[in-house]
Amino acid sequence: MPENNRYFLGLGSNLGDRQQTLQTAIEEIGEFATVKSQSSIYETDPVGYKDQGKFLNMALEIASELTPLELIFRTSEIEHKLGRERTIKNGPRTIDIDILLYNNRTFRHQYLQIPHPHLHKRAFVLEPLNEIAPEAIHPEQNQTIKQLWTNLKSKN
Ligand code: PH2
Ligand code: MG
Ligand code: MG
Repeated sequence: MPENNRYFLGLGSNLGDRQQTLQTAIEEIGEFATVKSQSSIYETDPVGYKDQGKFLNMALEIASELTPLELIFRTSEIEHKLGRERTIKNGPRTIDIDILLYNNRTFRHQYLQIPHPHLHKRAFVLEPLNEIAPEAIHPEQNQTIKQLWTNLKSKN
């Protein structure tokens, strides 16, 4: 598969068979991208809207020829296929697939912003990402993932 773009994705699930859903999502992503590495799975307390079950979160590194907008279209299709319904903002979901980082670049569009706007504030994203990409640079914060994660941990 052509691999000119490198992306990091964040996956989260807190409804249904969470482990199986993550596994299926990874298989579906493998239909259009090469999965280069995957973090461990972390069980995390819900952030934002608190009245919901714990999440399983993880991070993936993928290589793909898809552009950011093509990729978000494909990952939204997977979310839809795996039964995601959008009701409450930040509420329970079978699967959420977020694009975290893209080729050390920023991407700004009405429907998509990379780096993910909340990336540097969320432990459930930074901890798995730090496991597979500690040296990756956040192109807006101008810090490595490891620096951001160390910084966030020291504040909690
Ligand atoms: N996703 C959210 C809101 N809150 N909390 C945890 N622990 N994990 C998530 O993936 C998550 C969340 C919005 O996307
Ligand atoms: Mg999200
Ligand atoms: Mg999302």
